[in-house]
Amino acid sequence: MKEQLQALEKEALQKVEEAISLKELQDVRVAYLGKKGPITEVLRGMGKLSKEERPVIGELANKVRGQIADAIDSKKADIEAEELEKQLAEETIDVTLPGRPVPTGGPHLLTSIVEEIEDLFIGMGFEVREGPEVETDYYNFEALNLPKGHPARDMQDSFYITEDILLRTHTSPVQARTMNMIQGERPVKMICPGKVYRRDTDDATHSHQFTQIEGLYVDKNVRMSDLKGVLDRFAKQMFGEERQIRLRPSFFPFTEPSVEMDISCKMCNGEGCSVCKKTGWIEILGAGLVHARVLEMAGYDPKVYSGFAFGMGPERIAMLKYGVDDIRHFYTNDIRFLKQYHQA
Ligand code: FA5
Repeated sequence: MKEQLQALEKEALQKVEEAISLKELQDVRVAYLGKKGPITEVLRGMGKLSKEERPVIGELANKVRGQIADAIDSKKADIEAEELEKQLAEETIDVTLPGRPVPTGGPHLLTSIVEEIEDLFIGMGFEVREGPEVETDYYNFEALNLPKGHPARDMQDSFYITEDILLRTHTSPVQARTMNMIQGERPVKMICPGKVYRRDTDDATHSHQFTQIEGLYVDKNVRMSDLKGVLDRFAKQMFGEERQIRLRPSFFPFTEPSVEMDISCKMCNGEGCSVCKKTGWIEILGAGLVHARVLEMAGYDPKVYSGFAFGMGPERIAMLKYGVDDIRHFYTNDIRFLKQYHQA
C-alpha cells in the first residue's frame, strides 16, 4: 500500500506539472483528491490493515494528499499569474503612438469665395441681403424694364414653373425687391449672393445652375465714376495689382449706360486658351447705372436719386483666382479637387 501511495503521488505531481489551464488543474484535483479519488479509496480501506500498519499508512496518505494539494495550489498561482500577465500585455496602451487622424470637412471653394467677396463689400459699407430662388416673372423681368415679349429676355433662357413663376435667372430681382420695400425713403447699399438658373448648355465656363452676387447702390449723386471706383477696388483686392481689367460697353435693359467687366485670363496670361475661348479675357460681371425707369417703378424719384448696380459670377472669379480650368469642378464634388482648397 505504501508503494501504491508513492506511485499515486508521483503520478499526480506529474499531472499537476503538465496542466496548462485552471480547468485542467481542477480536473487533477477532482481525480486525485476528490471523494471518489484513489487516496480516499486507500483511506477507506485502512480498516483492513493491522494495528501497526494503520498509523504509518494513515500518516503517509495524509502527507501524499497534502503534497498533491500544495502542488496544485502552487501551480494554480503560477497559472493565474501567467494569465494576468497575458491579459495585461494584451490590454497595454502605448501612449506614445500618434493618434489616428479624424478626417474633417472644410468650406467648399465656392462658399469661401462668396464669403471673401461679402467681406470685401461689407468693408465698403454694403449690407448683405437675400431673395427667393423661385421668383415671379414680375421681379425677374418686368420690374427690371423687361416687359413680356421684350427681345432681351432671350439673353437669359429660363426654367419656367408656371407662366408667371420661374427659377430666377439672375440675382437682379433682389434689386427690385429691396428698392420696392424701401419705396424711395432712403439710400440703399447692398449686395445679394445666391443661386441662379439658366437653360445654358454646360461647358468650361457655363453652368445651368451657378452663383451670382448682385450689388446695388442708390443714393443722391451716384455716378459712373463711383461704380468704376468700387469695381476697381474689388478687382485689385481680389486678383492683385498685376491682373488687367477692362470695361466694355454692353447692354442690359435695367441699366443705362451698361458695361461688362473682363479680367485677363490667368490660365494663358492673356494669350488665348480654351478657358477664355482664345480671347485672353474672361467676363466676370455686368454692371451699369440703374435705369431711370427701374428706379421709378420701385418708388424712387430718378430726378433726385441715381444708382449703380452690378451682377458678378463668383465661380468665374474663383476660376481666375485659383486657376480652375472648368466650372463643372465646382459641382461634381470630386474630393481630390475640393481638398486642394481646404484651409486648415
Ligand atoms: C446678368 O445676369 C445681369 N443681371 C448682371 C447685371 C446686374 C447687370 C446688375 C447690370 C446690373 P449676365 O447674364 O452677363 O448678367 O451674367 C452676369 C455674370 O454671371 C457673368 O458676367 C458671368 O460671370 C456669370 N454668368 C453668366 N452666365 C453664366 C453661366 N451660365 N455659368 C456661370 N456663370 C455665368
